[in-house]
Amino acid sequence: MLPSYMKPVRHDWTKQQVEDLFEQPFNDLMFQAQSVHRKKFNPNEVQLSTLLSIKTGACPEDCKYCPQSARYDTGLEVEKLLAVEKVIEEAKLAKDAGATRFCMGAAWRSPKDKDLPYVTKMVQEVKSLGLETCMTLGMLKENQAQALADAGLDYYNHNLDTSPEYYGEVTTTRTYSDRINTLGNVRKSGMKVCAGGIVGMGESKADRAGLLMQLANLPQHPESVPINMLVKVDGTPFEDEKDLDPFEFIRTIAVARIMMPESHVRLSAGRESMNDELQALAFLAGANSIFYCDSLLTTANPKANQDMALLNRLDIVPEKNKINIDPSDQEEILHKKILSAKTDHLFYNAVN
Ligand code: SAM
Ligand code: DTB
Ligand code: SF4
Repeated sequence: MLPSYMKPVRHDWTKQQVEDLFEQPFNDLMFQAQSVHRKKFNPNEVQLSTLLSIKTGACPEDCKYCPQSARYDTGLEVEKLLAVEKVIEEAKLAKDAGATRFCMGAAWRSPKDKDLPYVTKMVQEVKSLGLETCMTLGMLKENQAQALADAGLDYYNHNLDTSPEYYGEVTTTRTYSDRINTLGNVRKSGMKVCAGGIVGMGESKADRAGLLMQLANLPQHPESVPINMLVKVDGTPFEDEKDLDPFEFIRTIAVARIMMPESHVRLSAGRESMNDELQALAFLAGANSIFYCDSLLTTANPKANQDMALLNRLDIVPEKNKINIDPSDQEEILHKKILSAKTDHLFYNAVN
């Protein structure tokens, strides 16, 4: 009989099976994850997404990890919905830097119907640059998901964040089933689903298993699965949370890879505090997507040239765009990026 990790895409995981995956010796887990990864993906490619906050702070929700909740004093500068022109400008920069997907995030509980014409315009304009588009705007009703899909939005991000059992410790202003409902509305609209969670919030190993079980037992796996390491922001209730053992983080990525073998698993927030060696282990565990931008929504991310240098040291190349971009255009951008990353380390910065 085939071992579970060699079986095709499954949606019937039990908690015990997921916990058993986590409990294996680390090297066995890594070997399985890398074996699964190689069946569906080029192991030396990573997808690059650039993230932009299109509306920052003053969010009415109480997610305890989030610097953008109006309930916590995090010293954040609040910003209204960005003008479409500003978004296009940022998207062009992202494309020139070699990103293939542009993700736009808003600190909303859910969008108001009056916001939709603005965000759908953003989708159309960014898409016309030849970038894949993704948005994360909070909960969506069926008609809102359909309007975004009709505008051409490729992906919608909405995270489950943690297990159903731990969820009440994290957010009280929306329920786990609200989140599942939004994912259902996104799926029904025909958009691709981006859904994952956060680790390092004081949850147990069983909770990490519970989160992955929920994601993998959805009727269809999310095409993109962001695994965020909590970014501890002063002023949020989780500011003093104990550090998670980095190997537990890697195990979470590896188990996600095994359970969702056809999905992109994104090594998401938290890279700013990870060294190159840990990120390399995450890629070995099957992560094949990153946020490629100097900042996430409100917190720092490694600089683009630092990322290019890391990918270059690991002989990893950026994954090509799957949609309407002129291939010669994209090859030229990436070639230039890789060349400059190759030479960067030969010079020391005489200014510092
Ligand atoms: N407001 C929308 C929502 O919550 O659905 C969209 C934006 S929200 C910031 C997107 C996701 O970012 C959250 O669901 C959470 O998983 C992640 N996130 C937010 N703050 C984080 C932090 N401090 N560390 C890690 N991930 C975080
Ligand atoms: C996701 O899973 N992670 C991103 C994205 N989806 C929108 C957000 C990370 C936010 C980290 C904290 C901040 O920068 O505010
Ligand atoms: Fe608001 Fe999203 Fe932050 Fe929750 S995660 S407080 S919904 S911006």
